[in-house]
Amino acid sequence: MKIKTIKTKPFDDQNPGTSGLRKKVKVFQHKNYLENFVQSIFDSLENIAGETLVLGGDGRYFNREAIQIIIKMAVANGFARLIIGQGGLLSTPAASHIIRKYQAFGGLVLSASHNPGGPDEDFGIKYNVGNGGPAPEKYTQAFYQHSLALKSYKIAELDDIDLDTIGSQQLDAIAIDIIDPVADYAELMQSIFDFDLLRESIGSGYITLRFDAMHAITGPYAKKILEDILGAEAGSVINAIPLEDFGGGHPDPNLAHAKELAEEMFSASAPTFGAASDGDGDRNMIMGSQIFVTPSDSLAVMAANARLIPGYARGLCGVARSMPTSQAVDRVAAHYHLPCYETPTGWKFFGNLLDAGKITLCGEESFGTGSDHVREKDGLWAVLFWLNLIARKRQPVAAIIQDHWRQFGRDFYARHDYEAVDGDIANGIVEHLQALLPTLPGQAFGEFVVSYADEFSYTDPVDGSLSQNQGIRIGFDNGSRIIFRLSGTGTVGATLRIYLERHEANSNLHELDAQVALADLIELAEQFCEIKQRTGRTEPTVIT
Ligand code: VG1
Ligand code: CO
Repeated sequence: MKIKTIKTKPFDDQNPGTSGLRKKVKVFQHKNYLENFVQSIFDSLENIAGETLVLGGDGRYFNREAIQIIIKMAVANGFARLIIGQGGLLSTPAASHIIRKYQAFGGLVLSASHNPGGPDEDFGIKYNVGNGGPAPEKYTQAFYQHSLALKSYKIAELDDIDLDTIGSQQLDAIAIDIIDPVADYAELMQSIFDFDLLRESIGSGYITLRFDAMHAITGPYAKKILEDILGAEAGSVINAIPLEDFGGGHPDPNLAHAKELAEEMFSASAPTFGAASDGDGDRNMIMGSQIFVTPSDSLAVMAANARLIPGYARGLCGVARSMPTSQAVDRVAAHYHLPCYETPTGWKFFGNLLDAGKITLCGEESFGTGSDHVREKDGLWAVLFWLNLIARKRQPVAAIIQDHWRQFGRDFYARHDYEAVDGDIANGIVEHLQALLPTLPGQAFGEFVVSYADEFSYTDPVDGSLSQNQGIRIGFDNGSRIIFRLSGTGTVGATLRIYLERHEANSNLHELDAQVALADLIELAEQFCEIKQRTGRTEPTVIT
């Protein structure tokens, strides 16, 4: 087999964000753009010769072409074995599991997650390390540094590989295994949850369910696990066929984008349980009949009830949440005397804590929850966790949540996103807030007295690495918080995220609408960041 070295010039914008490198498909299709980034990753990694690489993506437009290129580059760079999901498909959590199970050196996951897909939309690529988790910052920084100085890449002269037939083939020194993308993952789920109980609860009609795969990667996973293995009625999984453009929608599981599901769950004929997942299968939205569970509450409920799930029956060693996630899980941790960590946004910060056995469960407000079973957030896992809880407690979702609020109080929570804001205006907002911060502590705004105002930085308790500028926080002495962050996953302009939370102990007030309960904080946040004056916008693009 002939290996070619192709001369190239560096691109100056291959700096990975919160979760890998994301750009418009058209950018990735530029001559050498994908090749450069992949070579920069391979050049940054040491001793890949003879190792195994896992490869798969969420099936979006350009997935297959990119996989063929990466196969040829992986061969040329000396990998000894490639494990690829059939059809080039692997959900993010399944890729994490497969890296761990087959002790691969790492994996490349092709996805831009919840960003839309199609020829004019987004593509993405992320590297996961040997523990199955997203590459930590020291890796992503090295990828970027290499990309800035890249002069050539290596590629093998090779016919395209048949991605659709399961089986192994040996090409000179490299073994290429096309595997069932679902089987290993389904087996892992069976080892964590009580599938007999679930089968019985679903079979008897106690649980009826609707899962919206949003035309993305979880379709085949959900069909196999929920319908084939657990016996949910055919059609329980909707939008189950992965499409290259996700049917034209945003595969983002929230009330705004998973509209079809949300409408059904608030209708008179709602099933007992509803859920949705995102483009690459790592996020989840949990709903019950007439109720939406915020991701922050979901994490707290999971932590409080973990012992009811076979895989966590021995209890938790600790929990973690990203900084903007509500403090609901902190209350559970305090009650059960569990260590509780606060990390920057992005799953890569949980990896060390999970590896070191400091935490069992972790989550983010952005519809991400997970545990030490893999090193990614895991959408279907969260769905099965909730189903198992409902079956075990014999309680509907609404009752589980209301009981939880009665015990711990309710953390009203909302995130307001202003998308596609002009980059200079967004930076102006951040600079304005930075200047405001030192003036705030001690000031009273109605019932809200500022107790601290700063920029979040994080020292990893395992390896001591420091991550700075991870979001602007304004905390009040009643525990409420306002947080401002710029998104690190968008591809058009800047997205300003405003996170709002307020704790309410009085259970007579728990049924309030979150936007109403948070109205004072919302107004205060807008006053602080001057979003309306500076952008001319009258309201957020998306509220979750
Ligand atoms: C967003 C979320 C963050 C999540 C990240 C990747 O990042 O806020 O919590 O980890 O997406 O998730 P940002 O920088 O846009 O706020 V996924 O499902 O896109 O891999
Ligand atoms: Co995702």
